[in-house]
Amino acid sequence: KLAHTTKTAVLAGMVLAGGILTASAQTTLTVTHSSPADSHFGLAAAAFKKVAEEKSGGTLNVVIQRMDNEREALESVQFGSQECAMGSAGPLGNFVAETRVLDVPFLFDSYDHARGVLDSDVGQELLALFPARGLYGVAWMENGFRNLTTGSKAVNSPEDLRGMKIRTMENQVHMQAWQAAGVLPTPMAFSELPSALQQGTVDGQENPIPVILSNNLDMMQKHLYLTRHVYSPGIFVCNPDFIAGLTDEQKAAVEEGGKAASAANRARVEQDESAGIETLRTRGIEVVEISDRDAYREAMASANAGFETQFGAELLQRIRDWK
Ligand code: EAX
Repeated sequence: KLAHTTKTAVLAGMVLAGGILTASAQTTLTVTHSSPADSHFGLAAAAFKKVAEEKSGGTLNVVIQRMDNEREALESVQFGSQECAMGSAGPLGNFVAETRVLDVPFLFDSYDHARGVLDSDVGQELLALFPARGLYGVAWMENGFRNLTTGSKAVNSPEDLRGMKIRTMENQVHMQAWQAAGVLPTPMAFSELPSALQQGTVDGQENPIPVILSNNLDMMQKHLYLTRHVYSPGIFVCNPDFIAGLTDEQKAAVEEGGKAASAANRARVEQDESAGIETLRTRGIEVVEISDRDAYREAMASANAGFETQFGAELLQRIRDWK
């Protein structure tokens, strides 16, 4: 049926079990992730590999590959030419539109709040929508709270953003919020960002500390503003037909591996948030604390009515009220 069945390979080594020589089939599962191996996504993929292979009794062979075009990775998983992918949920709304509610700026107050909501019914209800869109949601992950960085242009207040070209993810909610602030949002895949910054085709970009750190984006920017304007979830998806073709033991192994991946991912985000800002400062970028985050909230506020229409005031309130 799908490409992955051709990847099912008979183990080169024969397994000697109870005196009987048996050949066991191993199923290959390729998972792509964005950012380097030593990052919140790379470590998550490694944790997944370890646990999923172990819990499957060695019948799953997890192959990890880096892929920074996260939209293409989701398309490949949907199409079935790759089994699984993890990374930013930025382009996810183009596949499962309802997940865009999580992209609303200033929706979450803290990591605890965002994680609590993703781990709650809200997160589960959203994951349940994936199969109808050709994706299987293994687990929510996390990218982190996003911060604005700029090149030569300084931003002393949100007023200064007017007319600036800021790269955003391919995410309508983010684009609408930036537009409300007077920015000219320039959406592009993450894979295109470094050259856009180097060539100055955009004035700046926004990303969480773990992404800025592990991809050395500070080397291409002068100012880092700790705006934390929006929480950026991560997502771990697989092809639904691939999952359906697994044994029960393998399915459970993927679930267990997904939990291990989320835990490793969150732990690294925490580490980067606590130590990474100082590291970035030492490496030379100007780090600016934002005393008045409300000014940014206000600057984006005219987009809120549209978000209420899109997602419903009730769901937005349910998320805001999470305890
Ligand atoms: O997954 O596209 C982005 O800015 C993402 O935050 C990045 O790829 C990390």
